Amino acid sequence: MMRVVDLRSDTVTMPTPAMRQAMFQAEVGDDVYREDPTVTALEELGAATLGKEAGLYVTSGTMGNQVAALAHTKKGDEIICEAEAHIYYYEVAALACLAGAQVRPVAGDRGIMNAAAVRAAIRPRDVHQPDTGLICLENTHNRAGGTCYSQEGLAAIRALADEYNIPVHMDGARIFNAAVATGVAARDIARHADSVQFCLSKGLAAPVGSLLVGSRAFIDKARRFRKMLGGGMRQAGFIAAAGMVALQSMVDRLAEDHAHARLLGEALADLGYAVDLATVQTNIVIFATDGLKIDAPALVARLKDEGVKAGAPGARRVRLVTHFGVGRADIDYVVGVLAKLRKEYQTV
Ligand code: TLP
Repeated sequence: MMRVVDLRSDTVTMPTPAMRQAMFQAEVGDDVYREDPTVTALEELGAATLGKEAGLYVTSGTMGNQVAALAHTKKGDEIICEAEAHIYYYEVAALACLAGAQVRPVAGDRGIMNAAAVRAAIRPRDVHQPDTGLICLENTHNRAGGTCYSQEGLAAIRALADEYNIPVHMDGARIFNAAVATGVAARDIARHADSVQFCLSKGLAAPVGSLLVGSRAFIDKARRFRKMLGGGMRQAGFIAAAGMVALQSMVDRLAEDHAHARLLGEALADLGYAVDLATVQTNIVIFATDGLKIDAPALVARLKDEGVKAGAPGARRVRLVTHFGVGRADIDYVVGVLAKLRKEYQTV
């Protein structure tokens, strides 16, 4: 049987035996009545881990981000985010459709916005212009290849937000990858944001769900929007139980995924692939198909024939994501396949 290595995303991770056990045994109740002790425990653990007052269990990262936007802004506000941010790029124009906000994209350096660029995008109070209602940061930045904000960069944006009294939301789908990579505790990263959304179902390997954390007043508001969007779940403790295991036992091992990504990135660079190693800070490797007689979707199809599943986030960009369940031997296999394909498709 051919080996299959699925590097399309860390969302493909499967629950661990400990998660399955916890799900089987979970104590549950109707969470819309706030009677599910496991959901409540997960929300409290998530909030405490990120140093916030309260948490809200949501179905997905997308729901967490959108509920946050709804709770922070009013119709007609403008939301500043990075030009390739997930909330802008991959959430089906929900900011426009749900919050009724418009986006002000700001180009970052490898996905990381600096305070000066954010300052330039803040609207003056003017009868013609929208209010800047929210600054949204993505950490790690997905389309930039898993890059992390520095504490200094975050502090500068926080100071700016305070100066203008604008809330900051962090799309921290992979905030624990940022914490492990930078050696800064997740709560210290989260300190710079009023609200943070983080995913349990990516590198942490839970089957479903994200947490939105922030002040109690903010979470009370967000809970109503979650209900409006149909995200009020009933005996959700069954899935929250896996989320508890994810938060308690799956964070530190992310370092292994980062080491694998680094190994893969360096091997690809050695083979001559166009990879910007400065972006390979966590568990994502993106390379361009420069110098190849094949575009990214075709290369992804070719890789699939060889048992390697990858993504194409652009016509000339291929994405590989390392995660739980992918071992060193898998990485060596992927490098072998890419070495072979490089010979087949290189132009010189
Ligand atoms: N990202 C997915 C796809 O949607 C692209 C992936 O495979 O990487 N914020 C960030 C930064 C994300 O990367 C994602 C998911 C989300 C939010 C949304 O999370 P879900 O998929 O749970 O709605």
